[in-house]
Amino acid sequence: MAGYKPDEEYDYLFKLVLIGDSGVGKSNLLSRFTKNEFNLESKSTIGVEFATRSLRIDNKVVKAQIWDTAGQERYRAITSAYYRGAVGALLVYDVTRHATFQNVGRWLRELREHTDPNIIVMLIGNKTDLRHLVAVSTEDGKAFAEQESLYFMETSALDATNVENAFTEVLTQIYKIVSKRAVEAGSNGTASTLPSKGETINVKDDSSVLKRIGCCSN
Ligand SMILES: Nc1nc2c(ncn2[C@@H]2O[C@H](COP(=O)(O)OP(=O)(O)OP(=O)(O)O)[C@@H](O)[C@H]2O)c(=O)[nH]1
Ligand SMILES: [Mg+2]
Repeated sequence: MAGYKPDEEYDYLFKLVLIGDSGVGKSNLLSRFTKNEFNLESKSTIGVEFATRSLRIDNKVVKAQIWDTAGQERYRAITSAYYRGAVGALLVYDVTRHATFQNVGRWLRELREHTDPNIIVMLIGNKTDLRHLVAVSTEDGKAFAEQESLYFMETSALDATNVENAFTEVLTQIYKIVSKRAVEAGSNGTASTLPSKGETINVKDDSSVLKRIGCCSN
């Protein structure tokens, strides 16, 4: 079949991390996105798990490798290894539990301490299906995201609302940065800096990419 690529073949590999308090739905967002599965009785994640899914953006195959760990301190794996090489993050809170929203600032600080300042971060208010229990308004979520220059979306892993959109948006924004890099490299004659096929793009190790395209301060 024309254009068919087996699963192992991809043009870009992007590492994403899921962070946020225990029970906000990180693992279910991941299983919804990668397997279209949801589990009402899922157990707290122990250690680190990851899952992958490839999608097509701009006629390129982008493979997302998404890491998931426990929100609860005592189950958490070594932090620096978890964040290493991440080019995107989904910071999740539970719209029915205000405390999980109050902790978002803490998660953001930890993320900033361990990753390049230019990585793509999306704030996610999950469990919007529980309409009668909402304790964090959309406006509050949006306002915090704007203040911290984060993307923002409300999702439900249960009914699948916006799950696809959230991951796709993060991956597309990363792709835009990386593909712009490729175009620039081509136009100024330094094509040798083009990412090779299947190369893992690591914003942290090459923040010059982001600086070169003039998107970011410092
Ligand atoms: N109603 C509803 N329940 C959800 C949703 N997402 C997750 N849950 C439930 O919330 C509970 C916790 O979900 P998990 O995905 O395990 O949460 P987690 O963030 O991975 O938790 P840790 O691994 O402990 O950090 C489970 O009972 C899920 O079924 C959602 O969108 N709507
Ligand atoms: Mg989990």
